[in-house]
Amino acid sequence: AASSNHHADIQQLIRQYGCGPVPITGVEHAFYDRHIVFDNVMSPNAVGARERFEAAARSIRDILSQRWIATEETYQREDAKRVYYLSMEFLIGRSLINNITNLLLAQLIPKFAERKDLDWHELLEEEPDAGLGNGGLGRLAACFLDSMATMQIPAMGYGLRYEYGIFKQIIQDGWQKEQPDNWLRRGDPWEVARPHEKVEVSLNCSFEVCGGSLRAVPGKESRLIGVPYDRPIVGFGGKTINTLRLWEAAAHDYFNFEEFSGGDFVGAVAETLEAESLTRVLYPDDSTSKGQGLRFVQEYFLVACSLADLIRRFRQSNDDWNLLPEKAAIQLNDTHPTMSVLELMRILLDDAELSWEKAWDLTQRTLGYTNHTLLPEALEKWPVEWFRALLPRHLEIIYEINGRLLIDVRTRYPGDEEKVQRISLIEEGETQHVRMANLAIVGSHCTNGVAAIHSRLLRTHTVKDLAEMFPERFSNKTNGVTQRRWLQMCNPTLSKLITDAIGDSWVTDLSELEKLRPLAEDRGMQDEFRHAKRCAKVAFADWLHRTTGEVVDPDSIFDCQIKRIHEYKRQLLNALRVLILYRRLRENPTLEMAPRTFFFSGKAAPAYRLAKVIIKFINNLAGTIDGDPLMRGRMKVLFLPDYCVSQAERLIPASDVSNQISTAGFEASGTSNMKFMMNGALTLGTRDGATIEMAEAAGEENFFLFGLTAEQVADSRSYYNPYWHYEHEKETRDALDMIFTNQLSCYEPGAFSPIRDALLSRGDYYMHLADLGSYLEADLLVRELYADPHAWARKALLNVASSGKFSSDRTIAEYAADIWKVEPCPVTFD
Ligand code: T68
Repeated sequence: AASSNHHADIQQLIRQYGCGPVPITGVEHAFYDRHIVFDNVMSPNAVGARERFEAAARSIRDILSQRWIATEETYQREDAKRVYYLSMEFLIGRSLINNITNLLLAQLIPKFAERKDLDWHELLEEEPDAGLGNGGLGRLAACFLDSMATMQIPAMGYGLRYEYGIFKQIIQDGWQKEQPDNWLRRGDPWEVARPHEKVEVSLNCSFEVCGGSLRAVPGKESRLIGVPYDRPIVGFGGKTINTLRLWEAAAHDYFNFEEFSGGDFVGAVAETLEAESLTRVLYPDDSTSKGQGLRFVQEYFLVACSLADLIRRFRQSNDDWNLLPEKAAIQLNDTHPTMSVLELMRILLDDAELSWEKAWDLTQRTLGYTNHTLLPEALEKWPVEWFRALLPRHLEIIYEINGRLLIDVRTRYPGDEEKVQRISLIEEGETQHVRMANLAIVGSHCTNGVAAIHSRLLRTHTVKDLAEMFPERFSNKTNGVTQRRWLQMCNPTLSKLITDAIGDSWVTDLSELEKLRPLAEDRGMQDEFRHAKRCAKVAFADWLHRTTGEVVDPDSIFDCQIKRIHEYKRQLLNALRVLILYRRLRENPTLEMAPRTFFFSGKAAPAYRLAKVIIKFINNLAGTIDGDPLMRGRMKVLFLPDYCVSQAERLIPASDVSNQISTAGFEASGTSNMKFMMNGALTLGTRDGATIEMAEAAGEENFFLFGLTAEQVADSRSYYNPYWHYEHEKETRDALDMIFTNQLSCYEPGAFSPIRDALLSRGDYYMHLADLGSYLEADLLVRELYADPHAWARKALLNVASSGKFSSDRTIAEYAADIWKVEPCPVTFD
């Protein structure tokens, strides 16, 4: 009886999804027990937590399967315009609890777990993060998929099915060590392989992979196979289930029969091995483009597979190529999939046999490009020679595009050969390179930045000439994050408080949070907020203690900086602040200072030496403070290893202070800043990226902004001298001397000399010392406010109330209206 009751519950919820009666008939056999027994051929009491996780995931997949089919059938029947989001990265994290939340099944879980005598939390912890991305760019792609499915937009994500995601970080003697993340080792219960929808990719020459790098073997054309693996993207309410299609590389044939029959068995199988190594691993660099051959082929592989697939789908319902821009909007997530411009041109010219003018018009109108960085070292440039060796037809197309472009430039700006040089798709030099950002701008109808300041700097500095030539192509789309994962799912106590106060419509319309604004003045509400924050802090402290043995005090201020480690993000500036606060306390032990815990977390690119030294420095600082008995109960520093999506989900709800302290002008947007804001942390930050717009929305009086503006950074660069600060600011000098005299590295003297080089000898490019003083002043204001718990809670609530703009639903609505021209297409049944 209990089981049929449960069954009825599920049926009823599924009916509530709307769209009339939903014929989801898989439910009756969607049960967990069946998967436990029949997938494993084991008795239910013999299986472990991993099998229980798999059975739960498969049961949820059963529940959504027919909706997933119906979604695709609806799009086909309606012949709806679709968005194709092409990205080398999708930083998905875990899916089980997210899918349960979005299917509105969360309330059933406690009952279910009780009946099955399950430790639900243990089961959830069995799911590895799908870490198919480096940081913000990959996580943004995942938030966008969630929003598009929730908003019933016909959309598909295209990416690569890396066998190894972003490396696991462990800390040894304070240093980062990388370990492979073999996330697929035990299989993945969400994905569906679709070998019958495989596509073929040709390269002009064969290649070998030796020691992780690529060597072209000319004279032999090679053909690769892309096998798609689909993952369900559940929209909130379960009405729409979109697809994320990830490509795995395989050899053209599992055996080269010629070589096989000739007796070269090993040679025949080796070809398979090389093709498969193409999608073996995600490149772990988030802000440099080092020009690795394997990466070049990965990018082309993503483009070739995805375009072949979407063109096939387009041709199934259209014989008029002119309709392509009306049926498909392809968005390029940074320049990584920019070869789409060339590949689409090749298809339209060579396969469809259209004229150049026609093909070019259709290509431009179909593609859109999002830029995510202004850092010159991150702008992709591929050697012309690689195109010549692997993709000669594509190189011809580049030359033709460039020839026409430069004629246009010379007509509009006669005599300005320097401008011609700057705009050209080809960068001259010892070797020629193709500028992928220029190609993306020229070959698409829309180029957007990811926050107002970033879009402005992009237009006025980074690609100034192109923006002057094509001003109508440029726009801004300020980033957002999905409140389903980053508030509702990860912070149940605060979510409940909000819903009790204003109802639950914020889950799909975050601007509803505005209704909290008047309540921020209410003392009772302030107390409830403080209670919710404390619950999250206790939950985090419990988790930390359970998994690492570390003890943190939930009554201390939780002060966080969690993001990739990079000089421009200035974790060093934060560490200098901590060091100075520590030295003040040590010199004056009676100083009044609220107990504080400083959390750092983030990965360094494996080849980024200085970033790794910064991690070591934070760890040694943590060790020194921990070893000082005077600091006990007053101050603690923790570097949490292996930052990832699920760690962020635990830490962000528990945070009081969010550090967003990049050198102004360098962080394109930032997205964790938004997650902290909606979870009621106060921001201590610079006027950079989307932080500027966040402070605008909340009112600057509710933010702790400090430091140089982007303009001041640029204007003072020519005369900025870090030694001035060293010589004139005693606290700065004393802190730096402590580092330089190995007081924080007595076991590895000299370990921190790269820090000295960066901050002094090399001129402090990121202007740490320029902002240190104002950072400390802002920090004092933070501590003063914290001493008044109600004033603090009021500001935190005002921040939550003002965070509505930073939902990825708003961002996607803007992309849909301004760039893609797509409409929602609700799922219906025949
Ligand atoms: C980030 N970029 C921006 N890049 O740094 C951040 N790059 O300000 C912004 O909020 C976010 O994008 C979303 O727009 C990245 O995360 C990468 O990860 C990356 C990966 C490979 C190559 C270059």
